[in-house]
Amino acid sequence: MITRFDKLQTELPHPDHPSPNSAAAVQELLGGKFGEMSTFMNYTFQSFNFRGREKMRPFYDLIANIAAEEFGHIELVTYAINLLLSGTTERGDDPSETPLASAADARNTYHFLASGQQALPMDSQGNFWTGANVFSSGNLKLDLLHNFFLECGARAGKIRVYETVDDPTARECVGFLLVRGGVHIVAYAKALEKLSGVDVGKLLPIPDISNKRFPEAAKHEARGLHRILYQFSPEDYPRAGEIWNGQHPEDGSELEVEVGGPEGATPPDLDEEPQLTAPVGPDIDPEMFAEVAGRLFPEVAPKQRTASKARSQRKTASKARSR
Ligand code: MN3
Repeated sequence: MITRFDKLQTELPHPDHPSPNSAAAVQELLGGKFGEMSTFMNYTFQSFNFRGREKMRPFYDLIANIAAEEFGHIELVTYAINLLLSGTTERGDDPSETPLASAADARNTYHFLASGQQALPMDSQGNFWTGANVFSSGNLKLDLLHNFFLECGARAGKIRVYETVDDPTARECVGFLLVRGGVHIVAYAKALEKLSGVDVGKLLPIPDISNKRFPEAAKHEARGLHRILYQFSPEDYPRAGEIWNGQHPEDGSELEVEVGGPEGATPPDLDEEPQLTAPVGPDIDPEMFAEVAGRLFPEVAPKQRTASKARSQRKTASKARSR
């Protein structure tokens, strides 16, 4: 079972220059072969499928905790894409003004034609994510070796998206994920070392560039985020610390398990895009909307009516001002 918090794992700034093509590039980190959907589903299936759990408990706990963290990474990248897409077409109520004209030149027209300027489970080329990206062989050494490779591939993708997009929204997202993905690389390296005795940490970093070269990652490392493995449950999955201990292979800092997730931040409230009727069309009368809401939720009905009245009054006032 899983529980859920209405929080993003880190705070994302609003974009300096929203851009559908930047959003398309960031899609690679969501639904690409090495994206967050892949890490999430690989570790989720491997943990659900785990045989001989009691005998190998620390490995099971490690994979399960990382799987839980990856859910929030999907959420974080999705918000980055949504923020980069917000306001990239002409906002308005009149379809005859071709408000989506700019979408014709976007790399990924699905962002406009198949969604309300929103993230989709696809890569940067518009290929939908597929379960073929999941590897779950049942052999622990092979699965851990795969996970180590998957995280290194993911790191290459993050670095390249960082080098492609300079918007602070994308870079904050990538910087945070570089640090957390770095933890997962080291975690799988440590797990392989426990199983085999081979010093896998000597291979790091892959690709051969330190996280400290990326200011948006370096600031998180400065406060030690690269040393922390989260135990995403108050009581369960406690034995990951039997693998996540000792020194970080790159800077020698002390590794630590922390119970709970990152502090997190309130997810940004994404602006409406009325030309896409997202979330509702321009023809909806606020009074009528309140009536419907009142029928659904009678206990809050009077409050909603007042709120909608105030809103429609504000609307009339602002229309009068603009005239
Ligand atoms: Mn991740």
